[in-house]
Amino acid sequence: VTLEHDLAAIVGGQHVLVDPDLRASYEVDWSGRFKGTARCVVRPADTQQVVSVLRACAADGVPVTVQGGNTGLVGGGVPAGGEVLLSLVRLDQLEPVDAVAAQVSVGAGVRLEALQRHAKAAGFDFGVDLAARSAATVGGLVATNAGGIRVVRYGSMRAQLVGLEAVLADGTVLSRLAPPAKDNTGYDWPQLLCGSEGTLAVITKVRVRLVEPSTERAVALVGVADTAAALALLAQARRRFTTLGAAEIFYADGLSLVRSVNALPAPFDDSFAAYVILEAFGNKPTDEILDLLSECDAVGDATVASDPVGRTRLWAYRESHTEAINTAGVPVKLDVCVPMGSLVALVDQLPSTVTDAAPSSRLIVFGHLNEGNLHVNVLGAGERAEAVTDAVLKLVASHGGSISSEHGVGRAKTQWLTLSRSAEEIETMRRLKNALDPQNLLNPNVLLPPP
Ligand code: 2HG
Ligand code: ZN
Repeated sequence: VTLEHDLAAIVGGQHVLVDPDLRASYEVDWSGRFKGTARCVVRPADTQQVVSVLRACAADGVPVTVQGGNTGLVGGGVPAGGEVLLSLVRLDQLEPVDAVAAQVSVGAGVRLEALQRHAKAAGFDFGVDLAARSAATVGGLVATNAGGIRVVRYGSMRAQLVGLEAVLADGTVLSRLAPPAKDNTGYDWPQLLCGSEGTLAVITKVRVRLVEPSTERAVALVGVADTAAALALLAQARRRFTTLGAAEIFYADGLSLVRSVNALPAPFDDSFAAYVILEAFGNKPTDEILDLLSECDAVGDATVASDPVGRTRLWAYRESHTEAINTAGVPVKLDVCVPMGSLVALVDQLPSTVTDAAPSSRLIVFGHLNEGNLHVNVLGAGERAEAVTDAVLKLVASHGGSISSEHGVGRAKTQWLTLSRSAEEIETMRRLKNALDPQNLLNPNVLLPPP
């Protein structure tokens, strides 16, 4: 009896995909850069089926790649070759919102947008938002400790996490979905799984906190002279606004790419080297934005929107970056973060660093200004992809930054993990991995570099 036969008995034959055509969309990441062949794709419907699938794989010693919405950008959810691809998208139950606790439990396969809608229908909102909201799953957001555009206000996924249900590689179910509000009784393993990229356990259910919806919000798109001016604007916005809801940056070459791919109009008559999106929540947000714009010297030109359609129109200049870049080619994506005091220097050093490593490449930079988190995208690097990665990540490390601030390590960055983490830290991570997954079955090529 083959493993595929066992898996079909567990989840039903139609949910074990062996045919290459049916497997294809699961075997390549969103950017097209990371590919691999899975032995088969298996799509369980509930936790008990996940348990049985993991037991069957463990019995045969077959490794498992865990996948949510497949929107990750570091190859963490894509097989290297020969793994069973475990897709969690059918775990899509939405439980009723607990309005008193302001929490909700949902299946790992629930899409971010569905969670947001569910929270709004109950008079709440969810604290994480990002451009891939229609496809990204809640389980994947926890596994990668996703960030996005609301970190400035609500923190990353870790800050929303209340509890988890997860299955270890040997089929053991851990459940800690609704712990009491105060409870110091040992290791906080749900927080340990957050950001572990599917290497320690398979997340099957997630309990998150919900936030009060901001009834009024306003968005400004501001043209500025450079990164230093963007930071001056940010500093004043933090002081001025009752609640800063978002602070994002992009640059002239990103804007022109986005405009040409999406046929968007120029936001201003003049062009600027850098553009900032600020969002204010809460107390007369339009007035707060207008006050800021009139008093801040860093403002070159600005446009403000407070209605939903206008806000979406301004956000499109920022949120279309990833798709527009992909339309132009398969990018090398680096997701880095430096201390705020180094951000200007990093932005100044990036063009020559990238050109030296890959002479005819094209650099597009954008990101989350408040955290100093830049998405460094390089198009046309070709065979120089590794050289570009090495040069940029070493530059970032020289500033004391992180080589991956919100996308995770995946398969893409394992060889550079030592730039951000000490040998002792990596060895400790290995010991944890060994303790929970001694056969090294879960996402074996992800996060940790080969010993
Ligand atoms: C974003 O902030 C995402 O839009 C994607 O993290 C970044 O495409 C990228 O490099
Ligand atoms: Zn981002």
